[in-house]
Amino acid sequence: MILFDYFRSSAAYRLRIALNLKGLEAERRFVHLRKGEQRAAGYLEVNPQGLVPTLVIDGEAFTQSLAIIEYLDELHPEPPLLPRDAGDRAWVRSIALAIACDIHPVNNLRILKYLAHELQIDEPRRDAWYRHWIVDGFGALETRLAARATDRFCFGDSPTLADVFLVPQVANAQRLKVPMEPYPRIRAINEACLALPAFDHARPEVQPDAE
Ligand SMILES: N[C@@H](CCC(=O)N[C@@H](CS)C(=O)NCC(=O)O)C(=O)O
Repeated sequence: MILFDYFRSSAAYRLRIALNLKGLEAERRFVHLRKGEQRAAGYLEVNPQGLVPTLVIDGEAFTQSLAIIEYLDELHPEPPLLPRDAGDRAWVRSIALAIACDIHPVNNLRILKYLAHELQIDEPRRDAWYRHWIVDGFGALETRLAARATDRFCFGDSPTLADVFLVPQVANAQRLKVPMEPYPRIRAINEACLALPAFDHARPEVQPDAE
């Protein structure tokens, strides 16, 4: 398996966590997003969207972190990343999707570059944009988690897909200095996750390409 990765990519961070939870190792190829390597012809052949992560398994390129992680969960069911009950699975996926579809995409590098270059928006206002969408999303997530996440993690006493998506988004929030006081449940879950080696070893700061 080959993982196309970038230390600061939160979508790749999700996949690093999932691989660690499953005890799987992948050869790493680093795609430097700030240098624009995701748009190089060689990488676009692997992933025409020009995004990381991509996981190549037996020569086949898998893209989209959620699809890749669910695929890995199906190939390697232990430990499970989704609950057995269909209603619980929908709830866990709803947390992951709130992050993957509604918070993360508007703060992606290509969006920030468009704000900077095409719309001439300066860095303080770009950072305000970034924080706004995290605060908006985390407010709703905190309410949903406070109502249902009564154990250590988003769902129950072992990490699921929801935690795999939450922790990298918290890392983004912390990097942009979003005040985390309003989100005690998110903070507690993040701490519980990072106490596990699978999450700890996937952190951006400890990756070989970290700057
Ligand atoms: N929905 C995709 C998102 C992938 C994505 O947006 N990756 C970002 C890094 S977190 C990226 O490669 N950005 C490059 C760019 O915006 O040019 C997934 O979940 O895999």
